[in-house]
Amino acid sequence: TAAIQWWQKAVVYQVYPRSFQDTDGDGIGDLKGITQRLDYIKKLGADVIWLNPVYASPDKDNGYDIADYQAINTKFGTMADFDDLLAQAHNKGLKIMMDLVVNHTSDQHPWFIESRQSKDNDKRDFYIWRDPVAGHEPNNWGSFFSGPAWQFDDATGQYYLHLFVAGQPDLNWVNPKVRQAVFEMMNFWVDKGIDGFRMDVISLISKPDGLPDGEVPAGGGYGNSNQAVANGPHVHDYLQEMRQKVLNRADMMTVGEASGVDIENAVKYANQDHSELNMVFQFEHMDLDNNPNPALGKWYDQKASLVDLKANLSKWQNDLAGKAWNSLYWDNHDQPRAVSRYGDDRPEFRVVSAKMVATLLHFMQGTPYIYQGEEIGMTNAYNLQRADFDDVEIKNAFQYLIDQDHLTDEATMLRYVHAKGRDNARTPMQWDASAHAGFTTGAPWLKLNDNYQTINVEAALDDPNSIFYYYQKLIRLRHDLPIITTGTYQLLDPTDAQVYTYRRVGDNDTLLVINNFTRDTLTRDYQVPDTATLIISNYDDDAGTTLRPFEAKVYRLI
Ligand code: ISL
Repeated sequence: TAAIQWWQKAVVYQVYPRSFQDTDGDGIGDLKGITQRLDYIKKLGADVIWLNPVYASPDKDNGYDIADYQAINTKFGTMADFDDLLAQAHNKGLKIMMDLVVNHTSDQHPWFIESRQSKDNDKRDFYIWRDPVAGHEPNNWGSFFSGPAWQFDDATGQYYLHLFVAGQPDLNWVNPKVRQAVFEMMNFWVDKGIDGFRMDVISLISKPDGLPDGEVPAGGGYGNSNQAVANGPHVHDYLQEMRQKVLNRADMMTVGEASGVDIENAVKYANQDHSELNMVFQFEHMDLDNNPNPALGKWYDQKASLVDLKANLSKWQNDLAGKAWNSLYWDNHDQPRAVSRYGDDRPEFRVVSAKMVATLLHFMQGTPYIYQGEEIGMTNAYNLQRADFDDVEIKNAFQYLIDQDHLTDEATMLRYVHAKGRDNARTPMQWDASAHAGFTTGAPWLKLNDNYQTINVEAALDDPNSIFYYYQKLIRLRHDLPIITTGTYQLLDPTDAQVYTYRRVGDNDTLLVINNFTRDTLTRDYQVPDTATLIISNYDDDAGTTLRPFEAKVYRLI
């Protein structure tokens, strides 16, 4: 078996800079704010901070449209602020992982400004240009954020490809000059001493030859570009080249966001020869609660069944074991809040269910990711109305799916957005009960969740039974007990629709992880021997075979 690497024992804390901490009163979080809060992250116990994009950007998609990869977005500060953040993080023993967005750039990036000028421009082939076919788009692909994936450009009479919004033209990775330019840019950051990259939609960089139409969902609409593009013909070659030209130059941690990844490709991306990436973010468990009408995609408000969730997470645990490394996540800046989606965010169940949801994930094999606010049980933002949303995905969904296509009514869509919209995760961090939750002294760029007076960091730190201290303990246990990193995973009772129980089996000990996923009191007998020790629980006593609402408990059997 391969030696354990540092990133296999690490816990990552994700910071969404725009919403973390503002220091200059412009209502937008900044780098200085992150530096000020490093001690908080240190207190939690995380090892690595993943920063969402902080580069120069017109912010059509909140920084995922980059105009200059080697400059800091002025809203967030300066390169000197970044250098200071990196140095202070390193002083405290924290590592920094940067977001790398190289499937596409902004349409304001100098490469694209040149590329669109003429068909014989030097940079023309940096992007994917095609002639119209019979007066319309070159193929049927839809954008991830509704509408077509092609934009017609008058200057040269051709379309360019954008899998995301029109301000995010896709780079042409077939062109060796593109790869060279990307690798040089990455080396600039490696030379600065950053510790890793989170690679945005890296599974989409290699487009299929001939750009064939995607499958059209039952009920019509655009072809499925995710399916058509994901894990394309050269993606593994490109990543191996990146490994050699960039990643091998330092001891980096890499995670590829891999939309459309299956087990077979994950085993290649995250292989244990380390010729590509350390791990990927897979999406299958994120798709279990999609709308049964494929035209509505993720927009839905019903929970996934626990049996399906078990089957899926267990497949990833079992099928990557010994072959590749898992990432473990419930949420991020693109997903609703974990407690709202998998637990129960009503006041009487919020704390206990947030701890249960955390327990389920944090005893699995892989590298856990905690999204800012998850550690205090921040919830979805039900107080935001249509006019309050900032996210382009949400705005486009209302515009295309409701106003244009009338796939459902506006009130239903608002319910779906309250369940699944990305702005649930993006409302400002709730630090205390003061005005704007201590996030800013100015006007926040996005409305706060109106529950900040009860749910905030100050309150969590004052309460020894808080979700915060529970996460702190989960992280400490992972650092202390090697079995959490190395043990074999075994699911118990796959058809139990109420309780998710699994074992982790090591050479000398076993962990038994029991999670009541319901608000009911249940009885389950796992034949726990008297010699077992309870190492963590979200109740303050052990009721044996009785499982109280959302009870989670972990026994160590020696
Ligand atoms: O957000 C999603 C579902 O609501 C995903 O489909 C998401 O678009 C996909 O995972 C890609 O996400 C990444 O790239 C996007 C950016 O908007 C996301 O914030 C980023 O995480 C384009 O760069």
